[in-house]
Amino acid sequence: MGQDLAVDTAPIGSAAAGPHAERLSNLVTAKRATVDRETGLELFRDMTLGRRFEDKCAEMYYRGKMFGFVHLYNGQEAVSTGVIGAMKRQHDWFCSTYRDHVHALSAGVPAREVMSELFGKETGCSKGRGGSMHLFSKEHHLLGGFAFIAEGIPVALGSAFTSRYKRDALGDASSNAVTAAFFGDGTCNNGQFFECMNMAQLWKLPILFVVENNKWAIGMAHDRATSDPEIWRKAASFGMAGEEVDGMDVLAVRAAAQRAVERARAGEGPTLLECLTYRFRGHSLADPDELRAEQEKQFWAQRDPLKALERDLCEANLVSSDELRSIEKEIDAIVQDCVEFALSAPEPDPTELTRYIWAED
Ligand SMILES: Cc1ncc(C[n+]2csc(CCOP(=O)(O)OP(=O)(O)O)c2C)c(N)n1
Ligand SMILES: [Mg+2]
Repeated sequence: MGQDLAVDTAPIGSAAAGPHAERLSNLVTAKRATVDRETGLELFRDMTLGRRFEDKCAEMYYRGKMFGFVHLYNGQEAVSTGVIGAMKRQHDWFCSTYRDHVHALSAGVPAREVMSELFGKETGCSKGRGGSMHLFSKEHHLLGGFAFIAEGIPVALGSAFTSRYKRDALGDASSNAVTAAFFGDGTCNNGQFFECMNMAQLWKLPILFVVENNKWAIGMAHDRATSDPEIWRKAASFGMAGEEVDGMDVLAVRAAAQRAVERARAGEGPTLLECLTYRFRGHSLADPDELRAEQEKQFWAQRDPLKALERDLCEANLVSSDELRSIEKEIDAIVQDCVEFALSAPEPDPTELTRYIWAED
């Protein structure tokens, strides 16, 4: 125990399941992150909370307890944990999409507040007015989940501009917060993506554009919709740093995020980080998920980021499987607690329907 983990990215071998998988097997990734035991456990805990919290959401939805659109993140946890875990919580800023529950949890929003929001309760992080796609927490620097694709990117850009403006124009030398904007592959064909990339690089803003390339935009395959499917290469047209990374490998994502955050804090500007990942469920819980090939799903299931981290930590003798099983039990108790809390929490008062539309003093 206690030995540090430093492994170079191993070749993946199989190039099954299409060009996206071939890219994964040809990645020229720099060194993966080195983690000590405590950090390794923290990463495992964060990813397990994301996974189990969302499995519970699916259960609640199918039992008719949760309503509206619910987009789960199963399979993509290494991106949220890898990026947010490499940043400073309650100091740096995070901006999400409608697939936002796990980003909120990684940012430190308490599970009770996230689950309550999904039930539309007053105790939710958006006071029950937002629901699944509109999680928000000023305290935890979560700038929001956004239902329209690419809607969050300019908001994140504004947040990064604020950090820079406070430091350079207002003379606050301590203002060094970095903003991470998360969004999908399909979103990279939206104009706001290009406009924001341009401004971010022009002004050298401290921002990470984190693309969660899960191959699909609802039922549209990425390769069918995009002229150059290698999104990270688009950074070059703006003179920006760009990197592609195995998004199923939390240590690889962490290392890439650390490099990008370092550049951003040093005033060297933004990074476009393309994480190759996959969602294990349909687009939303209302999607029967009939379009994606079984072979493709199986290929990615074998690359489950939680199992990969467990393998890494156990092989490096940092933890034992038994310890990880007991962490899972702890997390299950947290998830059960937050469901009970959310179910018994009060609904918003109908007379306060319009409250929180405007900021209060
Ligand atoms: C401006 C806008 N146009 C269309 C939609 C409908 N829509 C919802 S999700 C989605 C696909 C987004 O795919 P991607 O960016 O890859 O994210 P993922 O769902 O894979 O995480 C679209 C087109 C929308 N929400 N907003
Ligand atoms: Mg996608």
